[in-house]
Amino acid sequence: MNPVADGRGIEAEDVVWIRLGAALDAVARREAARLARRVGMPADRVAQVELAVTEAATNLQKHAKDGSLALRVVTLPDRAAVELISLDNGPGIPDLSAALADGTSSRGTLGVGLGSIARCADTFDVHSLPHAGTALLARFWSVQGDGAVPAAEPWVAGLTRPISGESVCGDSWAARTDEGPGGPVVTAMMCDGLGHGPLAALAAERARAAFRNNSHRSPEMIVRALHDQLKGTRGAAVAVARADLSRGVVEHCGVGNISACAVHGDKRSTLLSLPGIVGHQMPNLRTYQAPLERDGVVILHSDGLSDRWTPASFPGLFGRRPALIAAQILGQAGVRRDDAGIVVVKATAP
Ligand SMILES: [Mn+2]
Repeated sequence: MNPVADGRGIEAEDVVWIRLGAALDAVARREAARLARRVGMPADRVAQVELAVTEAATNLQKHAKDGSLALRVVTLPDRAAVELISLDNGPGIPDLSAALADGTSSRGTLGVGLGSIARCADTFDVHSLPHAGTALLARFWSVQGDGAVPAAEPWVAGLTRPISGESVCGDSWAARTDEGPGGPVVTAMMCDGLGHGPLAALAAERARAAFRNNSHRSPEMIVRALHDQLKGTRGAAVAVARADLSRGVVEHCGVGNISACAVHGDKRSTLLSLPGIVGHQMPNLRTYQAPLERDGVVILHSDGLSDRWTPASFPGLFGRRPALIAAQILGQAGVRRDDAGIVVVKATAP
């Protein structure tokens, strides 16, 4: 059974970004241990997670020009995982398969130690662009109850990063997956609270809570509910997309400046949003529909990412896991002067 495929939510919390610097390995190790204990991992598993995260941190320190690690807890209603994301701005890994097969054959490159991270993680994925940058994803489930880690990759993943110098983020995302007659139906929300800092984060958190309580409704009704719940806050730009993979359709309702699109191969089709501020000033809402083929990917992101990216500049990425797609696009298109947030839905099983 796909654990996210029956009307259940998926979210991330306790996101810590650590930028490349002398203390990266020590800080990353400490945060990894804290999160691993938080989700209830036994001591030997905590130690494995620490080791894998230290390996990724050391890799960045030795070989990357600039980069960061994100550590976070990803939650489904009945289980949680620690997730590690590593992003850098180059130089890229020349021979990924060699790096994974045998750490020593890639001595002196970013690929050293990838094999050991891969062996230790429940989920591992990496995408490298020569001279541009590498995104790495490693997920470690907390094994509890029935003792099984989820067999299926979630259909949807999001990622947020605060503006430089802030620890809280004014962007938020949330998603829900339901089992439709011929495939999953994924509903995803991206919210950009106006400005940045704690007040933007408050609006973003309210949006997440309102989504949780209304995610079974239509995208338009969800946006309406968020409008009610965001009154008295700074307000936000919000987009809600529902990807119905069995009907081959994506429905989208957005207010304010969130970029939304469906990607098929090298083609990117924009899903329109209306001007306005959720919580303050609502337009007459409209829902737009677009076709969604089996190889399709639906992406919503805030203006903390430049919207000038093209699918063709990410060869091989859109066949990968949603969390890795989100990470690589944020790494390459994200700006440091604003909160950044992205959510990615895939139409076929990763
Ligand atoms: Mn913004």
